[in-house]
Amino acid sequence: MAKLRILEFPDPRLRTKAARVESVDDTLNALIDDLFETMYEAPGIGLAATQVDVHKRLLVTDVSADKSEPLALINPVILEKDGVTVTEEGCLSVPGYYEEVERAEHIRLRYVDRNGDEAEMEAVGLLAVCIQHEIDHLDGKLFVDYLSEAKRQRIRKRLVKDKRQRTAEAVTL
Ligand code: GNR
Ligand code: NI
Repeated sequence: MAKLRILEFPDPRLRTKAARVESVDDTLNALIDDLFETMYEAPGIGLAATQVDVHKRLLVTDVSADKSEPLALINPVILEKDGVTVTEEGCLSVPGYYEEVERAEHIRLRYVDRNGDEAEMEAVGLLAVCIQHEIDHLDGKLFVDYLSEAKRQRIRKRLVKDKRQRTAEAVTL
């Protein structure tokens, strides 16, 4: 198991559209374990492969308080969306920023599980929001894309500045 490095906005690699997974094998399952470890360690309630620079249609979530609801979704496709909910979202790739985003309240989706079997499920509330946020990552989209251009630029500038500062400190130390 290994904790992986998470890319941060505005890294252009976060804009990559992920490719469908063709086979669910041991290598893919090892990656799923690493995604869970990275997500729990962060900590976060979801993580898309895109965020660790692996451009495959794969995501993990666990919205429980005690790591009891791990869910790995391969090639997820939303079949139906219902209702509207507004959530204060954050993202491990946009550290330190939380903004309200409007999404479907209820979704039905098809996916492949980590055994390679096709499945369907329904999700509501925070799990539904999280899955939509993760599928956006697989399409190269970030929650900041739903904000105004001015807000997005402000966040981008601060994160670039923070990163420059971290790099400078690393050189000085
Ligand atoms: O940890 C996370 N919390 C969160 C809160 C509200 C809506 C979405 C999320 S997902 C986020 C982890 C992350 O960045 N996943 O891509
Ligand atoms: Ni995210």
